[in-house]
Amino acid sequence: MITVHHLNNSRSQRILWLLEELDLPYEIVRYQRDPKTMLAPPSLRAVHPLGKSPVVTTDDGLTLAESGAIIQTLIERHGAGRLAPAAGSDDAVRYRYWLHYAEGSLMPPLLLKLVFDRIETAKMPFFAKPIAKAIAARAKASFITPNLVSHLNFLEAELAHRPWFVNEALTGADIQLSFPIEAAAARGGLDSSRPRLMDFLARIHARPAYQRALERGGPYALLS
Ligand SMILES: N[C@@H](CCC(=O)N[C@@H](CS)C(=O)NCC(=O)O)C(=O)O
Repeated sequence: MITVHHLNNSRSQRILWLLEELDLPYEIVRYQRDPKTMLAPPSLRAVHPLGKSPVVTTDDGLTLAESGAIIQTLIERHGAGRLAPAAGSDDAVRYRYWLHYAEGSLMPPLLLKLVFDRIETAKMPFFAKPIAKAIAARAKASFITPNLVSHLNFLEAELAHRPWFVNEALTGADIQLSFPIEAAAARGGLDSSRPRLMDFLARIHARPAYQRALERGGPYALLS
């Protein structure tokens, strides 16, 4: 049996979606973020030293973190040809690219935006507030927003060529990209001015497997 160590409102939602697409049996161990810090509880460190979600464990002794590695491994082991292109094909190169790009390139500016947005609204002594706000505004204007704009333009342009990021069929790469694209819609400036990305989100959210994963995973704030 596969166990997903699932943190609320987190990247582990996409692993639940993957497992539903593959129609695999799995169980969920739930962890709740600290409402103030938004960090995972220390109990997650007992599963993996970094204490981040997702982590997947299996009856045969595998403990695996990193969503990209989890997606790739589960599809290799259980995909039976589904959700990944044929090895050695041009599509396999695109598949690998997007699996790495999602966390390696797209998530960092989204995370920076989240951190600097929080700095702007954080409680602090009154005299520090204008300084903190000015630093946050400067970081966003000079680095974070231009980077996000360029990523969103890139992603929007890619979907002009094909319905899914690799090609004609949904793959694990789309599942890996779903979290940063949802995060971009929630807080990263993605809106109807980029209709292909919005349509990508509408299409994934309409999938029965996505909806089953939501039912099992519980409330998912990136959709509200
Ligand atoms: N690159 C990792 C990132 C893992 C990660 O940062 N997960 C977040 C949830 S979205 C987390 O566990 N945050 C809680 C914490 O840092 O305490 C992956 O894709 O799995």
